[in-house]
Amino acid sequence: MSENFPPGFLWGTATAAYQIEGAAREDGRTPSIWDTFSHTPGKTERGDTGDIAVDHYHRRAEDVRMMAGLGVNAYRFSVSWPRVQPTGRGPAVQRGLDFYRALVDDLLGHGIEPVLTLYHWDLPQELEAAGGWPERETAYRFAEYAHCVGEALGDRVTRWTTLNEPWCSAFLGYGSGVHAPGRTDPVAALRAAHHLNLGHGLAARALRAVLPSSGQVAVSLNPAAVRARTGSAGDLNARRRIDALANRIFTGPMLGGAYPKDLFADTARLTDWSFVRAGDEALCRQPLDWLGVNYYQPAVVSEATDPAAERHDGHGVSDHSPWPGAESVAFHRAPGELTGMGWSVDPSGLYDLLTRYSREAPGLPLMITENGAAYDDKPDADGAVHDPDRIRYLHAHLSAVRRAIADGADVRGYFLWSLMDNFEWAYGYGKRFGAVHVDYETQRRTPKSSALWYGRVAATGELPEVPVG
Ligand code: PNW
Repeated sequence: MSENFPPGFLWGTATAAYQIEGAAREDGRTPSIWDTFSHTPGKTERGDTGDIAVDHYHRRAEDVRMMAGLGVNAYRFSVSWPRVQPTGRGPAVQRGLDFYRALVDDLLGHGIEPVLTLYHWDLPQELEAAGGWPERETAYRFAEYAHCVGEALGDRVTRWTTLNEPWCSAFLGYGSGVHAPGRTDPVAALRAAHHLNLGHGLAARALRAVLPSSGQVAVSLNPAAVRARTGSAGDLNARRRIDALANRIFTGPMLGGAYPKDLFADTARLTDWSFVRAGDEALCRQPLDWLGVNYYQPAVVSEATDPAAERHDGHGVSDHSPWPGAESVAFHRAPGELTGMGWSVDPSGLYDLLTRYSREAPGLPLMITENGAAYDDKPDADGAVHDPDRIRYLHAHLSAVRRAIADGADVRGYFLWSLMDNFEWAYGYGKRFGAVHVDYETQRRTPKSSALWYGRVAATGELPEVPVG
């Protein structure tokens, strides 16, 4: 029996500016922290950069036509901050905004709902030079940028999100250093987390002030579906610590207006959190229209008996932990087969997160703003790209979404990561997450069999019983 998804469900794909646009030096754009990082030797695989990426900046119209051809009804993209405000400050550059205005008009012209992300990791380098997210000033700059973009596109974009995955920005960017700007300072990472929360609150408020009343404001988090390896007190405590550092550090202030007290206690050796000023936590909590959930794999943790134990957390290789104060926690491989990232395929983590947030934040609709997998996709002799593993991954995760909906979760949409193969951050072009294959020599786009499969699901709103393309 195949049941339908709710009417009005958004079926989309997702991308991010630095991963697809290229045109790094055009129309007044200045370097972001990802330009600086990717041009620093040793930071990305093969020294790959987003200078050209998949040339979306010049292929915008063709890419939108391709999306329309697939049958999806929504598209999540991000705006490049340094295209709009090259110094991270001051009035917006019209040429930068024009690109996004044209993109949105192309989407609307094809009946595709735009979902705009203001920040998907490309901080203007000038703001990093002034201290970046560990500095409070960056939160105010982000709100000013949100105001500029809101004013320019608020007449045609209904759905807005402030940040994408602030956990990655704070802890991979300033903690383990595997993401830009590549700093490895646990206190800077905690300060960054707070200023991202504050930036979210200030930006959400700035958006409300400029958007029409139909405007929707949200945020996309990458909550960890954390499991304890055993039921021992030590393992359960490890789960609590990681839940605090991955999840409640953001949902606490954003949804509840307060940091969890156990987070302060766990990190007391590192900081007294005096950078959190009176009134900040209340500011972080702004009314939201929905919560974006990005999900790839669960996390399995235990109390570390050997602190030097190999890490299986999928967060890249670094001598520095992305978990400040939680050196006593070990990460283990979750059961299940692995994707091309070495991430385990386990849709029950997605079910758990959706039902958790529908319990803990009743009345707040949910949107899966990212879910997908990388595989080593190659065209066969006739040029077609067959990716049965991805079809099985998507089928299994969409089944979990449907099960969560049946159990009461108010899920409004699903966005496959990613529309097309692109610059996978520190892994460069070696990891292909796309539903559409990109030949990086010719920039030729070829929908994989998963794109055709997903397009059918999107067009009918029905999940077939078996995952075959
Ligand atoms: C997300 N981790 O990144 C991002 O939002 C995308 O831009 C990215 O391409 C996609 O997922 C696939 O990686 C993540 O280490 C990067 O847990 C790293 C982690 C999680 C998400």
